[in-house]
Order: sequence, then C-alpha cells, then structure tokens
Amino acid sequence: MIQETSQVMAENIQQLADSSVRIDGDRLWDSILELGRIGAYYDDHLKLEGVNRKSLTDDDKLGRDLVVSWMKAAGLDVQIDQMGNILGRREGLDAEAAPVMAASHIDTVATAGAFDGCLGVLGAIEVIRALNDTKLATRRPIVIAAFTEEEGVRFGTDMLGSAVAAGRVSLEHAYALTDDAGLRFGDELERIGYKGTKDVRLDPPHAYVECHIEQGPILAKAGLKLGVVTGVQGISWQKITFRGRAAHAGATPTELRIDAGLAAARLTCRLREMVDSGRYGQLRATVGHIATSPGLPSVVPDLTEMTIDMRTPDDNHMAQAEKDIQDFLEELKLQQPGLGVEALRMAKTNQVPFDESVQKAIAESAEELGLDYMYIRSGAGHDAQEIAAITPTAMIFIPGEYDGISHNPREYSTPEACTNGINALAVTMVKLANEE
Ligand code: HGY
Ligand code: MN
Ligand code: MN
Repeated sequence: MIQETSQVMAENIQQLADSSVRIDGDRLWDSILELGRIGAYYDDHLKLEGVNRKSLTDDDKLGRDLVVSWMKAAGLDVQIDQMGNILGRREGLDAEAAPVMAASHIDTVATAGAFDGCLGVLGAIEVIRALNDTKLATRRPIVIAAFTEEEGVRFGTDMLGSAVAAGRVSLEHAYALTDDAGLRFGDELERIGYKGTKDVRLDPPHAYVECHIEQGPILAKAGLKLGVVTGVQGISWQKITFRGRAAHAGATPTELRIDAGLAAARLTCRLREMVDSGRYGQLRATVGHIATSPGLPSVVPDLTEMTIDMRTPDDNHMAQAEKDIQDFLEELKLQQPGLGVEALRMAKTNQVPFDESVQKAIAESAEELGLDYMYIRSGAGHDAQEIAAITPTAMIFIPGEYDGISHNPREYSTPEACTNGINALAVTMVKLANEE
C-alpha cells in the first residue's frame, strides 16, 4: 500500500512542496473546538467550560477515535503502537528516507482547556491537509503522532507514551502503572481498544518538531507571535506519605500527638522557603495534591498524602533540592517520634537542550512568515523532550491569553495565534522533509 502511494504520488505531483505552503486556519480552529467538546465539563468555580479527558478514559477513547478518523481522511497510513501512540504516515518521494515527525498529545489534565497538546496534534493533521490540498509531495515521508499519557495525571508518570517510544521507560514498567483506583495502564489500554501491535520503539526520525502553547506569560508580555524553544527544564515528581496516629482533637495533649497533617504543612512551607532562598537558582516547587485522612474536623490526621512537583533548568540544583528534601523528611521524623514517612519517585527528567539546526529551521520559517519571535526555554514538560533523545528536535510556542494560563479552563490562544503557530510548523516540516 505504502509503495503504491508513493508511486501514485510520484506520477501525480507537479513539484516538491516548498515554504509557500499555508494551512487553513478556520479548518484548524474547527477541529480544536470539536475535539475540545469531548470530555467538556462546566467548571462551577470559574463559571466556564473546561475539558477533562484523562488518558485511557472513555472520553480519551472518543477523542482518539476522532483523531484517527481525521488522520485517515487526510490519507495517512494510521498505525497504533503497543503504548497506544497513534501514528499517521504520509509517504514521500523517497519512501526509504527517515521521516520528519510532528506530534504532541491529546490527553488532558482534569481541569484543562482545549489547546494543551491538542494544538500540536490537530495542527500536524492540518499541515497534512494543506499539503494534500496543493497535491505537493515532500522528499521524505512525514509521520505525525498523538502520544499517550503525556500529562501523567492518571498513571503518575508524565510523557509516558513518548518516553517508552524513545526507550527511556520500558513497556513492562508502563503497563504495570496503576491509577488511583488501582486500574493498570496495560488493562485500560486494552479496554479502550488501543493496545496496538506496532513495535513501540520509534525508528529515529530525520527530525522532530512540535507546536505547543507556551503555557506561560512570556511571549504575550513581549508582544511576540512565536517562540523558538531552546529546551525544557528538568522535572521531579514525588509522592510523599506521612503516617501518624489518629486521636481526639480535643482530648489529646499536643505532646502526645503524631500529627501527619502538621508534617505535610511543614514540608509545604519548607519547599517555598527553599525556592525563596535563591540557593537553588530558578527552582519552582508545587504541592499540587495534599489529602489528610480521615479528614474530619475533630480527628488528628493519621495519614497525609501529598505530591511534590519541582522544576529547574539546572540539574545540580535539582539534585541538591531533592537531597535537602530527603534530609528535611528525617528532621520531621525527629520532631514527631513515631511519624512514618514514605517518599515515592513518580517522574524524573533532566533538563533537555533542543537541536540548534531545527531551532534555526523554525526561526527561518518565522522570518519567512513575517512573524516576530524570541528564543525561549520551556517551563512545561513535553513529548519533544523524550524524542530529543533519538533525533534532532525543537518546538514552536504560541502565546496564550490571560498570562498564558494553562492546566485551567481559562487556557486560551486566539485563532490567529494558532494559525501562526501551525503555519510555522508547516513551513518547518516542509523544510526538514526536503532535506537530503
Ligand atoms: O507537567 C508538564 O509540564 C506537562 O504539562 N506534562
Ligand atoms: Mn502539553
Ligand atoms: Mn499539560
């Protein structure tokens, strides 16, 4: 089938695609809104519609099915790999050449908008549609993809699908991960019908490029249209469990308490003190989840679970911060004899620099499109940081509204910003796909 396609293409094409390729911004916008309706919910707090489409849920399946249908309608040869990553291939004139890859993710956090990840997947499909519209071919094949469980909010490890595809995480480890209800990743993948047979290990593409919302305030503040992303900062996720002793809130003297809630509160404050101290450079620390048990007003908590998310561009600062947290956990045990402490590693990635030649291709595309840009490091994690381990990789950012807020229903980028980003993606993909 693939050979025929390239044969047909070779006979039909007038010429190679060039950097005059442009996407249909309305068609892109419509697909973003349509996918965003799957998993939509009304956020009472914000009085806004958000998106909750966590990986391998029924809504994720519906979103996947829609993306697969769009990929097939765009003439792509669609395959599902062992991690449920969805890959669509468009043949090039040289079917043997390593493809150019463009991808991202369509799973979301529980309080998401419609753009995080989805822009990059739907944008890549739109680039294929634009190439089809002009009947232009590229020298190299193009592979576009949606990676599984990029957010990591259901099974506890972010960039999971791309990490297995690039070889950093094993398939067995991924399959054995469980969600809060104890459901296994491998079983859930099977349940939604996306446990594919294609070998998950990616053959190294010629190059990889991903378009994504910035998820922060920098581009908008600078009044710029695009970001050429230079790399991603390091990420450390830990789950900390404190075990104390449940006791009566009124009758129990303070000196007899082993208060798991107090330990978690002290750790939360210590993290902010570390960030404010400046001793760890540009460290950012977040306690996103904290839950006490039994969670009753008149009972001293005997169990507290919390998560720590740390980010920094400097791997030495990260190592020092993790060590100092370890030492502080020992201190908390001394402060309350009998306190149990468990620290579980959920995710860990070092800072990743992106490839300068791919950055240059993106910058040239921005200039050709007349879009002013800046070089920017990513504050958020992305699939690109995993694929960077096996091929020259870089990213394109577009600005967001409302200080670029993300992982929140207020997440919003304008139709124009999305069109700019995906035009830059299109021009860059064509440049890279026509390289020898
Ligand atoms: O956590 C992150 O930075 C990404 O959204 N997965
Ligand atoms: Mn993302
Ligand atoms: Mn995200």
